[in-house]
Amino acid sequence: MRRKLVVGNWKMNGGRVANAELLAALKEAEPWDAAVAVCAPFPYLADTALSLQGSRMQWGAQDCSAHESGAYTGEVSAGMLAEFGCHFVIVGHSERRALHGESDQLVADKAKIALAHKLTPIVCVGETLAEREAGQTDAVVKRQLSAVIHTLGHCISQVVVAYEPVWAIGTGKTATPEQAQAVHAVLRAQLHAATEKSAEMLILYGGSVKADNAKQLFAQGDIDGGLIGGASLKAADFAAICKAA
Ligand code: G2H
Repeated sequence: MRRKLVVGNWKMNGGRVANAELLAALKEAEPWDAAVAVCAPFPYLADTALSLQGSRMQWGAQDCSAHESGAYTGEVSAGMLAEFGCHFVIVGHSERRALHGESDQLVADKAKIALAHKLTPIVCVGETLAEREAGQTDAVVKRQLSAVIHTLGHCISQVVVAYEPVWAIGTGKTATPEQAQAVHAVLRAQLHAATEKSAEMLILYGGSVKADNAKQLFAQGDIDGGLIGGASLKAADFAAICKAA
């Protein structure tokens, strides 16, 4: 039995006061049966760690460099994230792939360096609307995951995978539970071929998860929780999603 995981992805939102209020309200609302984490913007990691003292919630970041250290202006290394107590780091979010040109291999390299620093990478995969309409959904997500499997080898069992259909991100259009489950099953089968631990691995769904659709999504056999954007910014909404998991 896999324990559900719910991760808030704040994206480039928040502020010191708002974050402290949000986390205080979430601390009031816990505990939940599910494991819960928030992925904060880099400058707020220290505050987040402080705010979450005494909480069961974990925290993480939304990206990391594929490099260990050096002349990479503006980048943040996995080692730095580990130093700030991060448990998770999101890699390959579609906003990074689309807006920053991140390739499948770069995403895989980020996952590898994250693991080297004992962070758990949350590897995002997902198709665009055009790809879905062209019947390429399975091929696209398999290609994206395949790069990570080849780069990590047997260590693939240590990552969390997040299926986030690009057409459902921040649009209010959620994949139906059946649509999401179908892709999760494809990903689980691919993981099964790569590691004997596939049944223990978590595959999250992301894309306009809300308090009112979370339960149905999380009830699917291969959906092990969610990566939550907009709805993670309001304590009541996020707490309700955590409760649904
Ligand atoms: C997908 C998700 C969080 P939202 O990007 O990663 O965001 O829930 O706002 O669609």
